[in-house]
Amino acid sequence: MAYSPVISGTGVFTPDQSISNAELVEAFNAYADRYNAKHADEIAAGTVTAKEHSSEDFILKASGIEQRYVMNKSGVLDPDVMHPLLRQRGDDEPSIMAEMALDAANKALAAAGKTAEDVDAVICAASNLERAYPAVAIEIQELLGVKGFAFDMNVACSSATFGIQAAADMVRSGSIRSALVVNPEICSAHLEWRDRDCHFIFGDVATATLIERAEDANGPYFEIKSTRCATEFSNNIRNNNGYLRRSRPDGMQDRRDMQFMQNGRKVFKEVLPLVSQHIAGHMEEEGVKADDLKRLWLHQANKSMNDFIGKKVMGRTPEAGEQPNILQDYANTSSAGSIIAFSQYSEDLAPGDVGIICSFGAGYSVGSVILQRHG
Ligand code: CO8
Repeated sequence: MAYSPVISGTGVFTPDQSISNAELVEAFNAYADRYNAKHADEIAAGTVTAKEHSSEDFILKASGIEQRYVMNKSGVLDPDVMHPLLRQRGDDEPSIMAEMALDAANKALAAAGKTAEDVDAVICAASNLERAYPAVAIEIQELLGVKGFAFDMNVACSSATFGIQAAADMVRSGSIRSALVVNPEICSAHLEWRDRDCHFIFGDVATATLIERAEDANGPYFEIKSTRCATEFSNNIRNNNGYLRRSRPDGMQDRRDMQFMQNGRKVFKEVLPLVSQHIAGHMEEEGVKADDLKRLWLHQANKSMNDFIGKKVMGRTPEAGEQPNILQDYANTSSAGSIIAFSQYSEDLAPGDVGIICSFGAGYSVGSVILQRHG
């Protein structure tokens, strides 16, 4: 017997610290000035490239981002530090990812009118995990008091949609009754805040989604009509950080490639057709016409990218609210972005309305989820 999987609750954890573009640019420019003064002789000799200033105008125009939330602001804005300062936690304390996810998970359970006893599995799907083992998901399972099982997975920005597909397939087959997919994203820890090309892009957040059988839902829900995931290898978004660092010939050096690296222009150009075709193909397979589509909850990386995809998918410029963006407030929060948009802009849909969550990013990876409102 196959069951119908639904999303019955979502939750968002938003850090209490935020950084405006003005604050970010002021800190970066102070860092750049100090760097250039320190390397004045090498810059004059042509062996070191001077750092250019960042600009608020550029950031807003190129990305649409106005601010971002972070787990630690003081370190990021200190020109002598330029990364978050997160204390080392004891092994018997909740880890930072687990703490962020727990808040979002409890909100998702409350929204669905459920408790940990109703959950059979926890999937922690995120673009970077603070450790290899034990799985962060198992720690979250323990903190929530969920029986059953838990595991981690990482498909970068597409982690949430790939996690939803895994959970929906398990619910559909009957191997579990329900699963929490949690996405704690500490992007600030693997972003290179000393590089003006990318220092404005990311923020921290955690999201959670409860997936269960339609027959078990306590209130209105979104039926997961169908999911579709695709990957295609690319080095255009990459980080080489990890536990192999110690084993490299240059040891523990603070190499640029150990943080987030991307060729933004190439990503923009290559990912746009990939995503537009992916969504169009998924809609065609499921018999969903552009006119049937009431909402597009897209990955939140870049406003013009989303405008382009929205227009391609809908066949016209989307009306205000049809393709909601949250990136102006949150920046790119990797896998969590499309789930924040879904969480904040879905309750007004009427029974029968159809919408699509779509995430895309490093890998490359694309994941789409077709949803229909019930109740
Ligand atoms: N201030 C002023 N000028 C700047 C700045 C700045 N901050 N940054 C760059 N410039 C300059 C450049 O140097 C360049 O100058 P010149 O023309 O003289 O060479 C000029 O401005 C134009 O630069 P770009 O070509 O780079 O500008 P774009 O218009 O392409 O905009 C973007 C840059 C916003 C990055 C854009 O390319 C973009 O959004 N691309 C898509 C990126 C994307 O979607 N990436 C997905 C990544 S997310 C993901 O997959 C998750 C990974 C895991 C999470 C990681 C967490 C850290």
